[in-house]
Amino acid sequence: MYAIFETGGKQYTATPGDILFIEKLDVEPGQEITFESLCSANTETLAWEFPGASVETSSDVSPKVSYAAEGTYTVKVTAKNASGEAVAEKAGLITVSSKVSGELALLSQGKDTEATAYVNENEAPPFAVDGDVTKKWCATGNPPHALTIDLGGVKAVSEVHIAHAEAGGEGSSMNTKAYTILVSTDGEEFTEVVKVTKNMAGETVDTFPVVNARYVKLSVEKPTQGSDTAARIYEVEVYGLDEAL
Ligand SMILES: [Ca+2]
Repeated sequence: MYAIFETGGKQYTATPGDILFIEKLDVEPGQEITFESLCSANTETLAWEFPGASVETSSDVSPKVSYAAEGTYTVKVTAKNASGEAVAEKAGLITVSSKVSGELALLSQGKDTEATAYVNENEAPPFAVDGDVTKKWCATGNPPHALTIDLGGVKAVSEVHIAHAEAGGEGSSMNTKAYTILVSTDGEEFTEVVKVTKNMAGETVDTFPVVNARYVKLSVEKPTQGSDTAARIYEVEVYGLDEAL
């Protein structure tokens, strides 16, 4: 028995005692959000809770809700059948702010970078944020390999796109398998916001509850699908608001 829900193409999976949330959305007041239930086929009933929303409870497969007032909101879904129930709940999943309008801003392109290692000047850290998916930051040696981007000021960030080896024309076996994304306001103390352990894709999009940060660090723990320890990161894009929340 498990419960999954989805917003904006990302899935949230929950098994009892193991709750994982992949996506957080930033929206403006009144903006509609659609949730999709992907609960297992043997689910008999579905109960959504959206405290503070236009629709606070629903048993629909894909309820649509909006929030009139600014704030952060919790979302919960419970899937039940004869064998039991599974609950997926996340406090602060949705942030509603009038500062959000339309698309999130790309905050990282051309910003200062540093890395724990890089191969040479042609594969240096700035190539991870140069906007050119044919040029990469490459680091060899023992992982983890970390790349830190200084956004130049504290911003509200909530989404990171990464172009791995395949996106730059290399083999998919060179795609990053395991990585974490961490954020910091001072460049000293970092908080993990994303942890991926089994990626195979050439391009990844990770979203997380909105957080104020100046520094965004990508730590590549398992650089490829196999034993090759070189990180090949063609681009990192950090999205959010061009100001703190
Ligand atoms: Ca690049």
